[in-house]
This record gives sequence, structure tokens and C-alpha cells, in this order.
Amino acid sequence: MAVEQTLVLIKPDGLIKSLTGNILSRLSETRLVIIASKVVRVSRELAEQHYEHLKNEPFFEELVEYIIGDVHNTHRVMALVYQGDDAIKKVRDIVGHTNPEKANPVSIRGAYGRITTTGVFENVVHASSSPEDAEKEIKLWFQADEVVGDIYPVKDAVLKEVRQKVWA
Ligand code: IDP
Ligand code: MG
Repeated sequence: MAVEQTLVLIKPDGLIKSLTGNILSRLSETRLVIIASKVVRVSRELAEQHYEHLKNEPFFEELVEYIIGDVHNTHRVMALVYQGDDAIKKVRDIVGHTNPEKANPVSIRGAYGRITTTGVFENVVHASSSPEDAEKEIKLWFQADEVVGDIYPVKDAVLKEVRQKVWA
């Protein structure tokens, strides 16, 4: 068994339904270790990059609006990185099938997900599905210094002229 990392997102429906505690409790059954977490305001660019593999699907635009939070009128996603043996499968098993109607009722998506009348799967959580996807997704959602431990190669860089908000 290999030590893996996996990205978990609690999507806007999970946050608006106050499911954060339940979801984190379910995931703690895995005994994996959380090595990063934050609440993110998702930009359109981040949403489109995250779901790039689905860009030709008819539901792509609605999916982007869903993950941005426009659908639930709460512009928040909670992002976490879990680490440990076989992390990707352990988390996917508890998260359940992509389609909430096909998901085991005991899984997070089976218990809390729904299909909208327009056909989008509002399935409460995202979880990476392979080590390659996990690396791409973790690097998309987190800066290297937001993750505890050097999980991928890092280098020192001096950043100049970076525009960001600081406390006034
Ligand atoms: P996953 O989230 O189980 O890895 P993906 O195929 O990567 O599944 O799809 C990403 C997200 O897009 C899903 O979690 C779900 O919200 C949505 N989605 C995927 N396939 C469909 C579909 O056939 N109809 C509607 N929504 C879908
Ligand atoms: Mg996926």
C-alpha cells in the first residue's frame, strides 16, 4: 500500500446544508491525516480548470455555476488534503458513486446528494480519483506552503510584485 494524498472539496450544497461536521466525521473513519484545509471563494477560472475533463459535457456550465456557489447563493467551498495509505480509495469508498441515486445510501453522496431537475448531480463532496488527478488538483487548490510537508518537489522562489490583499 502506497502513501497517497487526495483532495476533498465540500461543495456549496454541503456547506449550505451544514453538513461539514457530518462529512468530516465520516472521513475521520479512514484514520487518514489532514495536511491542509481552507475555505475558498471559487473563481470561474479555478472552477473551469478543476472540471476541465468535463468541458464538452452538456452540463458543464451548470456544473461550473454549482461549484462557484451561484446555485446555492453561498460562494464557499471547503478544500482539504488527506494523506495516508491508500488514501484515494479509502476516501472514494466513503464518498460514494458520482450519481447520488446510484450511491450506496450509507455513503456521503448516497445520504446527502440529489439530482436537480435539470440533471446536475449535486453530490455534496469531491474526492480525487487517481494519484495523477490528486497531484493536479492539490496543486490547483493549494500553494506549496499551505500544505504540511513537502508532498511534491518544491523550490525556493522570491516573489516580486505580487498583488494581494493584506490587512489594512
Ligand atoms: P466524480 O466527482 O465522482 O469524480 P466526475 O466524473 O469527475 O465524477 O464529475 C465531476 C462532477 O460533475 C460530479 O461530482 C458531478 O457533480 C458532476 N457530474 C458528473 N457526471 C455527471 C452527469 O452525468 N450528470 C450530471 N452531473 C454530472
Ligand atoms: Mg472526478
